[in-house]
Amino acid sequence: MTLIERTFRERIVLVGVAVPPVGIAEVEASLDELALLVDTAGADVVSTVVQRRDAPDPATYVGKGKAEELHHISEEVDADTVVFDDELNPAQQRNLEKILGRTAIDRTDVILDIFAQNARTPEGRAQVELALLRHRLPRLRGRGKQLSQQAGIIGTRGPGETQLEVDRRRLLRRVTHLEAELRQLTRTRRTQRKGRRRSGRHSVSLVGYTNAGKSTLLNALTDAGVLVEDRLFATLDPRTRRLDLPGGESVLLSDTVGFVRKLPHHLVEAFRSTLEVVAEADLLVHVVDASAPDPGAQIEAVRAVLEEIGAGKVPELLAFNKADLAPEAKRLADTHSGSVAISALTGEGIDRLLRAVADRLRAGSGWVELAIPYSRGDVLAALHRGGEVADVRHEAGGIRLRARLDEASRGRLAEFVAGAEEAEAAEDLEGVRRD
Ligand SMILES: Nc1nc2c(ncn2[C@@H]2O[C@H](COP(=O)(O)OP(=O)(O)OP(=O)(O)O)[C@@H](O)[C@H]2O)c(=O)[nH]1
Ligand SMILES: [Mg+2]
Repeated sequence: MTLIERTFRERIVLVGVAVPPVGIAEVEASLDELALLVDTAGADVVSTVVQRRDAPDPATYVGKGKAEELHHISEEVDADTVVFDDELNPAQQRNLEKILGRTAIDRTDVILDIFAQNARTPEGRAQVELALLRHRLPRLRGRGKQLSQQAGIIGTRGPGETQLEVDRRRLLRRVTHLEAELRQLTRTRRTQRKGRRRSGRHSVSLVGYTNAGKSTLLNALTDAGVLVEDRLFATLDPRTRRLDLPGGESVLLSDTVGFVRKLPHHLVEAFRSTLEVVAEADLLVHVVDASAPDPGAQIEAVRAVLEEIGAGKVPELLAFNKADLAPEAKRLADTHSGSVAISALTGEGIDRLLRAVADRLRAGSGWVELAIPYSRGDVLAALHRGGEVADVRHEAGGIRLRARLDEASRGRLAEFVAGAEEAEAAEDLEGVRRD
């Protein structure tokens, strides 16, 4: 980034449209969040406009008259860019820029811009660049040189040599190149995950709205030393650490990118490999910022993204965070059964959270008899790490034992399963020596 870019703060007008059944209050809440996103991207909101319409205008989104009014407002407040809260199609964007005489972008551009600024690793950069290119390619045609040379920065910068004037064909080649690079990285990631799965450990993923406190919690629970910032989308690259649970089991805990309302589809696509760890987890700890204006809406937004990435069926444990700041956390925990109130900052409620995680992982598990050849010390070690093992007998062909396994582990160890036990028998075994 050049010095000029760093000292220049773009002046922004925000525009939201209430199309029934969406009401004005909802649009205003969404605009508050958009203002936060714009601020995170490094620009200043100088004016906000809300309009009510029966349907978006196909040519200009807000309607021609309103667009002209927006032009006047933008001149008055000396705005560089107008940001729309909903996704504009390429034609709407072009038409609006003609009327407004300045860059017109949408929420997606702002989020992509923040991701572009926060990407650190080669994988993160490649994912963001791919999302940017896929989003911008259909919008390149017909954008005059004049406009692209205007002061606006958000929605036009990105990692690498992404410039609007650059030949479309070169950009398409770049897309193909990035896709190949990401496929390779995905393979590597999958191999690593397979290795981890063979260790027999459960995997637990921290998910939640951006800025909910996922990274703070990962740091509090392990010695991850992950970056924590009062900033949206501080984390783009997933981290995995070992976590010892009460009861002796140790699991793999991952932190990943935060979600937000209307998370751009191109980003979800580009981050698919990063998000696979979430879809494959045995349990999700859904971290909720209890001090947020509307925690319920954030929970819904997170669940919508989980659905989109194929993680909608993974069991979820709600953790209402920032209890030190928000008395609301305890009330929310009381009204959501099975959830806990915590403060990742002060450590309050963390013990309870860990016990809940251990309980949830054990839930649905049952006792299974296994026969393991002596050559498979790795399986034996994994079973011991996994928790409860009983009745170990050394026989001629190998080791026979009983272990409490959940469904996923039972599937993984199917070749060693000698016979399932009755649930009552399991009760008798509680407290039996562990090896
Ligand atoms: N008061 C209070 N602040 C917290 C707590 N947990 C996290 N925070 C603050 O919330 C902000 C966001 O924390 P992060 O851990 O970066 O949040 P995140 O969910 O990882 O956010 P992204 O990676 O940006 O999606 C930071 O300023 C933290 O210090 C808490 O329990 N209490
Ligand atoms: Mg984070």
